[in-house]
Amino acid sequence: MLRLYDSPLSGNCYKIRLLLAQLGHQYERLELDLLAGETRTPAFLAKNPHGRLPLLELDSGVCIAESNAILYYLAQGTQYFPDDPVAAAQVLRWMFWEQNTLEPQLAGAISLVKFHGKTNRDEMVQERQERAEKALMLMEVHLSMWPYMVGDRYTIADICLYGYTHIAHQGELSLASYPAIQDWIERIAAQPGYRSMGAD
Ligand SMILES: N[C@@H](CCC(=O)N[C@@H](CS)C(=O)NCC(=O)O)C(=O)O
Repeated sequence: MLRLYDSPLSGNCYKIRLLLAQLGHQYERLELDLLAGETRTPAFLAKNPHGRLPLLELDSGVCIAESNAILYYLAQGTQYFPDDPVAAAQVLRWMFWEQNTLEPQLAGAISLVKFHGKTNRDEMVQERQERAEKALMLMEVHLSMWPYMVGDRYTIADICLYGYTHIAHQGELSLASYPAIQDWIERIAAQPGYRSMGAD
């Protein structure tokens, strides 16, 4: 059985639980305490030298790190990843963009507020919020033309961007001025097999 090393606190981990739920896969869920450093023990570092969650362990013992690589592994051959090479490249485009542009800023703001007691009066929070807003505006423009990140089809590009976007408020970022993003969030929550971040 697949084994997911997981944390309820992490949007990157939630992406995987959401896709696994939508695929209807059974898996073993092992929760590690991020705040207690459980990802930095020798036993976990032997599985993922980067010391980060999520991590997916296959029956063979092979471990796959990086949330978007895990999404890609699970989604190939399913409705959540296109066969067409151009559409596939567009899905990957948004997944790389999520990791290099949106996630560092948005997850960074959330982490500062939620785990380090900062507020939006803090310069570090403001800096991340401003950069996250620029990224969100790009999504807003895109989603005002398309129902999903890649055309009219719900894919892992949506799942990966949804992970942190739908909890932007936890980083004291309001989505009030992003109506297309709000509609997209509602469309995702209405997908078959959807599970919320807080679901057991
Ligand atoms: N790019 C990685 C980011 C993973 C990441 O930053 N994980 C955080 C939780 S969201 C973590 O495990 N932090 C624990 C640590 O750094 O010790 C991914 O998408 O999987």
